[in-house]
Amino acid sequence: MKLSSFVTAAALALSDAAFAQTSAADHAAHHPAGASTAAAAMATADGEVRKVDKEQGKVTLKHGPIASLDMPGMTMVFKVADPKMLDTLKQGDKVKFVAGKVNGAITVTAIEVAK
Ligand SMILES: [Cu+2]
Repeated sequence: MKLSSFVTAAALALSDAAFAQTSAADHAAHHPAGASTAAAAMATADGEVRKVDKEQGKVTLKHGPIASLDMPGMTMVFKVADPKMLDTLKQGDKVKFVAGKVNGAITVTAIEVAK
């Protein structure tokens, strides 16, 4: 009896995870323009470029809340996964981006200028 209730709980947890995945994908489907693979897998955040530092591979963003990182809106410096991502950015650009922890550092893994 004990084991079967454990299995049921595990199955419920799994279906919750599947549901969360589905709603994230549905949300991304509402924003098909330029939604990258990374953006589809994680929630995007809105931001504004304050500073681009290509040498250091960093960007300063004034950003809105980032639910996946449990972070309120603020202005902060992010590492970028690939310095090439900074080529299309300039100060004052409104952007949509995805950030996550990569080797312990909060890193922008996808970014695009918002239209
Ligand atoms: Cu922040």
